[in-house]
Parts: sequence; C-alpha cells; structure tokens
Amino acid sequence: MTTTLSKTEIDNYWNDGYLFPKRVMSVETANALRIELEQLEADWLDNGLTLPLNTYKRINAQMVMPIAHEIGVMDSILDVVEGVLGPDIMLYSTELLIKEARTKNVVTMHQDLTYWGMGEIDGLTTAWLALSPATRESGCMDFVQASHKNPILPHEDSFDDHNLLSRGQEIKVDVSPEDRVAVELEPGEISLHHGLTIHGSGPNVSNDRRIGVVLRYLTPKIKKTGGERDYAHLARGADTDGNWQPYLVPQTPFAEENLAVYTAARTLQTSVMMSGAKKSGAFYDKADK
Ligand SMILES: O=C(O)CCC(=O)C(=O)O
Repeated sequence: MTTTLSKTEIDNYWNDGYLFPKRVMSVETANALRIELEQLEADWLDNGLTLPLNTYKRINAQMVMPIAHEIGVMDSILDVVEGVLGPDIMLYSTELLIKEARTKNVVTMHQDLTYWGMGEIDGLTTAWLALSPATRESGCMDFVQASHKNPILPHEDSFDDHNLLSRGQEIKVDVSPEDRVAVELEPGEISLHHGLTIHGSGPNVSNDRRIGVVLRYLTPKIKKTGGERDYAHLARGADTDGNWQPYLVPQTPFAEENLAVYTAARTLQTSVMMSGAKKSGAFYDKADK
C-alpha cells in the first residue's frame, strides 16, 4: 500500500497541526490485528505480571509486546511519518489507548509535550491508529486547528480517576465546542498530530471498545533535557545523534529481559513526567485503565 504523503497533505499537517484520515492498512488487516491483540489480552490478564496488564498497554507496550513493536515499524505508517519528520525516524512509544464500551474514561484537552522534557519541538509526531471505529460516540479525539502554533500553555493536574492521562492534566484554556474537530477514523486509518496540538477525547458511550494504537515518533536530533538517555528504537534511516538508547525488541510477550528494560524506562520516565506534581508515585499504575 502506497501511503507517501502529497505536498498538500504535508502542508496541511504543518498548517493545521494534524492530518487525517490516512488509510495505512485494509480493514481486514486492522481486524486481524485486533483479534491478535485481544487474544494477547486474554492470555495475559491474569498471568502473574508485576504490574496490571493495563499499565504495560498504556505506555511503552512496544518494549514488552511484539505486536506493539511490529505495528510501530510498519512501512505503511513510517511512509506517512517520513512526510513530516524526514527519513530518520525513531519509535519512542506505543500506547494501547483502549476505552471499554460504555465507560467514563476521558482524555482532557492537553498538549503532549507539556511534561515530556523535550521542550517545544517540531520533531515529534503521533500517529493514532484505529483498530475499532473511532467515532464521536466511541470517544474519538478532538483536535484544535492550528493550536500547535502556541508554546506549551499552562496545564492544571486533576489526578481524576476517569482521566487516562498520567497527571489528569488539562490545559488552562477554554476550548469551545466549535473549535473541536472530531477525529473520526475507521479501522485501519490513522491521524497524525504535532506534539503541541491541543487535543483530548470524551467517554465511550458506544457498545464496542474504542481501540487506539498510539505511536510516538521522533527525529534522532531530539534530545531530552537533563537526566539519563531515554529509550527509542531506530525504525527507519540512521540514528545521526545517539541521543536515545535502543531497547531490546520483544520476540515473545513479557519476556524477562524485556520486562527489565521496561522497568528501567518506567523509572526514568516517571521522574521526568511526574516532576513538580503534587501527588507522587509511578504513572499509569491503575488496574482499570
Ligand atoms: O486516545 C485518546 O483519546 C487520546 C490520545 C492522546 O492524547 C494522544 O494520542 O496524544
């Protein structure tokens, strides 16, 4: 499948701070991935993992779940990403952002780069792949057009139980309903968004799970400020700068050696992500999300 972006699509990304929908696989392939993922969830829900299964799904799933790494390095997705980041691409994280049917979990409006210790950069983009229909009813994302032209704006932490974000952070800006662009996607389609684009999503009031595979990509030039080198996998091209440590690519789910790297990355990222937070503790440790 050819998914290279046209000049117009690339211009749209930089003007709007997002681009969608872009088909990167057939509906059949997306359905097959969903079945594989759901089998893995069934196999591992109660299988003696140290942390709740949802924690591994929520962040850095690419380090411990082969399917999450394999989706992150799919050529059809990297072709799209190359249009905005260029030929050298690192996979930083795969997050399986699943909202179960008829549940209240939301993602408040925020800018991704707020707590990531990377500054206000253009060299990070997120590809959000739908493995089930992402609709207004199922709690698809909303984007605010051209909001990536802002710096990082003030955010407030709520630590709300129904918020899927690490600190329940919400941007301190009123976003009116007319300024929200609903990112409806069919299985096998992706959206792309810039790290400063204001976005969020509502609850899933539908009768199906909303399954998003959230892929974070960086150029190798990006460097985290301070601290130890974080982990990222060279997905395409060359690592020109050595700012990131490679992680061991998982061959089987939750292998001991992969879990060790997962724990190291979690410790390192928690210290950056939770810096200055009023509540302490590791992030994404709830069993129900
Ligand atoms: O999946 C969602 O509803 C929100 C995802 C999100 O915040 C992101 O991809 O940065």
